[in-house]
Amino acid sequence: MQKMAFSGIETLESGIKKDGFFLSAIQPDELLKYAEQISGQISSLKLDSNIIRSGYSQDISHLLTPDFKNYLSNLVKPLLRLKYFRKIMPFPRVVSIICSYSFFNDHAIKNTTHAHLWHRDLDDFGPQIKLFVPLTSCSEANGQFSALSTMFAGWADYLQDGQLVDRINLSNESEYVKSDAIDRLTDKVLRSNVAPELIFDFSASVGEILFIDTNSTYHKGGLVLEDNSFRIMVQVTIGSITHSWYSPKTIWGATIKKVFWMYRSRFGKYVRIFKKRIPKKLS
Ligand SMILES: O=C(O)CCC(=O)C(=O)O
Ligand SMILES: [Fe+2]
Repeated sequence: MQKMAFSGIETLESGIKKDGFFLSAIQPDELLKYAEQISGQISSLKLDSNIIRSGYSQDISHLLTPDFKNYLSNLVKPLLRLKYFRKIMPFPRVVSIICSYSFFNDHAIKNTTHAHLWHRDLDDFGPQIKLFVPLTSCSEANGQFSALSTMFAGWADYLQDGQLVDRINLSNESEYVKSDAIDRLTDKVLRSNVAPELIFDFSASVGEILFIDTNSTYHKGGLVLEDNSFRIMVQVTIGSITHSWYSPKTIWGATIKKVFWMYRSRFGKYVRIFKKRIPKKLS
């Protein structure tokens, strides 16, 4: 097997099984070189605050050069052969490589919504592993990603924010914002119910990499709190053949995806657990 560039990789499985996430690191030199290339182009970007206000970061994936994508693919390739990944994701593959830019927006801070609230992704019928690869150092000021250990809530659990549900029910917010009440939680409510050691705040320097199964693990996207601060983050997603972002390039591939999709959506172990979840309100 190709040598892994990631530190502590031998404890990745136990880490993800225990917490839903795992912190690793790579030698940062090459990453810093690519980071510099991308940072140099930030000032010429046309910024769209509406994206930040809608709870997300701006997609700047067009700044990823073929060289950089190649570097990332080669970095991640050996992971696809890990027994553990093959067990939790049938035919694991890289389903996307994106780069995002987060910047300050006062409205987004005062009206947190979508990925800026605690949530889980629903991109597949089972786990997916996202690698968060910062290209700037990250702190609370410039967009800190946070994760909640699955020791507090995992696949079988479904958390709701009682205060958010009440507030949204009484408001005349848009349907977009109202949908937050179904399964998203504010930072205040979540942190006031969870022991601090079960929350991981990804304050990081370039070279540190967070692995996280965002389908089972609650997390909160980076919200930039300080004016003139920003965060650049690459996200590599490893998903199964049934992943919603995976589009096979051949008819044969599409057929296999369909068969697995039917099987997983009806009989998959994780779907069975998912259907049995009962909402638990935190307040
Ligand atoms: O941009 C971020 O910090 C994370 C957004 C998020 O929730 C996700 O990628 O699943
Ligand atoms: Fe997410």
